[in-house]
Amino acid sequence: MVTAYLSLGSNIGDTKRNLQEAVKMLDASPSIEVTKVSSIYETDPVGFTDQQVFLNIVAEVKTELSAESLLDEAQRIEQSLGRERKIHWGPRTIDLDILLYHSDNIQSDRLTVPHPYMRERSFVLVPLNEIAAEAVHPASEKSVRELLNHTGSEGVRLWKETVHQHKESFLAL
Ligand code: PH2
Ligand code: MG
Ligand code: MG
Repeated sequence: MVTAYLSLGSNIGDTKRNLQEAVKMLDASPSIEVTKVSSIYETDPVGFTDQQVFLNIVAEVKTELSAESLLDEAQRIEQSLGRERKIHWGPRTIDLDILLYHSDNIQSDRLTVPHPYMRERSFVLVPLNEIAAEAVHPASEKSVRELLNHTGSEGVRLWKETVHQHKESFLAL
């Protein structure tokens, strides 16, 4: 059983519902248990900036799946929530990215873990820091707190002032 962290983002449709549905589907997967969910953050788009603001969260999961199988499951959930890939870094109903998988460094055709951009993305580091400040980024050996102190939290705001951390209170929002 390993601990992994996933970033979830949505900026099309009922964005809060998309995040909730994705967390429910992850948790319903037989080999995945969602153990923490961050508060919801409203975040300015990064990369391709001419698009709606995002809602972003980070979820902690415990899983018996390999990283590749966890990716399969994440992609299955993206598909079933109607994800279409059009513009690179463009608008999406739901995006699920693996940030950290145990303390592994993974380099394959399909997967790079730790997520290659997580160190520069406040929309990832702010919610990750909320639930896993002491987690270590294995490539740099820095804690999430240290990475966030370096990157800062510009463009990332608590959504409607909601604070939670338990999946039950997140799903009830
Ligand atoms: N995802 C991207 C590109 N840009 N910006 C924000 N604020 N949130 C995201 O989840 C996001 C993004 C590519 O996956
Ligand atoms: Mg992404
Ligand atoms: Mg993705």
